Amino acid sequence: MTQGKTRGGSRVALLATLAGLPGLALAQVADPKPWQLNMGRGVTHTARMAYEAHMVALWVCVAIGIIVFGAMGYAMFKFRKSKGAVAAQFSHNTTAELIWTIVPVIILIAMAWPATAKLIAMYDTRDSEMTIKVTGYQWMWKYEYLGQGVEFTSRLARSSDQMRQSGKVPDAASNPHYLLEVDHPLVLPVDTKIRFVITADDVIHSWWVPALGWKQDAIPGLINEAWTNIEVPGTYRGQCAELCGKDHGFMPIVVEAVSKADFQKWLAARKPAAPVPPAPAEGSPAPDVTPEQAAPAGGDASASAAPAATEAAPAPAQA
Ligand SMILES: [Cu+2]
Repeated sequence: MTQGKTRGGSRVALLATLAGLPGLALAQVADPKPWQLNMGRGVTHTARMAYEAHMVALWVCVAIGIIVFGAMGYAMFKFRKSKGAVAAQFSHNTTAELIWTIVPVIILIAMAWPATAKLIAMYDTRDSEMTIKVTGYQWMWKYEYLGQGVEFTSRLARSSDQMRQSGKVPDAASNPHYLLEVDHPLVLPVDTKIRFVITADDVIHSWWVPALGWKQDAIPGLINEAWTNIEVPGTYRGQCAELCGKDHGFMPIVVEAVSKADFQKWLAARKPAAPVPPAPAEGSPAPDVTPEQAAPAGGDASASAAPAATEAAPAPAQA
């Protein structure tokens, strides 16, 4: 094997394709399922790269396991004492030691080379068509469509909240998305390279949707990057993947991937239509409401929610 010298990518890709075939029946396309055996294939190029690297590593391990345990079993059976085998008395063999050092090194390089190329590609956010800013809070997410003037918070759906506060035990039949449903999902277009900038406002969170194939820490004071390009429309669910306090398990993520046309329609409906007129001092919405409740007319969901209660609300940022 001269993997280090040659451009082994295509060969490894072929290997990956072959390796993935027996896993087809096990692999899930999108969200993880109970008792799922294998890693999910996901719905993005990134997810597929991770899946392929995983399958290559899995089958390399299987082959090594078969060879090692096969050789052990064969030696134990063939050269057993009852057949009169006499143990060899040598204690050192330079050739054997060279082989069992060099062969694993070659195997590791052959696996690390394409895996490194994939990792680099996963962090290459250039040529993105749009950017979403994700901010983690205890215990919800805020999404901002940068340059579009659209932003909202996304928190656990009331149905899940009511269920967990009722003391009842939810079952999968009546509550299939218990703790995995939000009030406002993140709507994204398919076939679009979307860059994410991810941060947090209080403690460390982590934004993770398995079907997209990556997770990224949301750290106060830092901005992490990631990107995705969803290939299949659908609803994909995830969760905060960093222990972030008592309600860590209650800040799910829902991504709704829709066609580009549907996304543009959705975005247009969410965009602030005109500058918000000065808010009346009385009868204003309470500060602790969702953007929807603050702006029921479907207009500006972003700028008016919190500050509108007291003074004239500032005009929304012209993007
Ligand atoms: Cu969190």
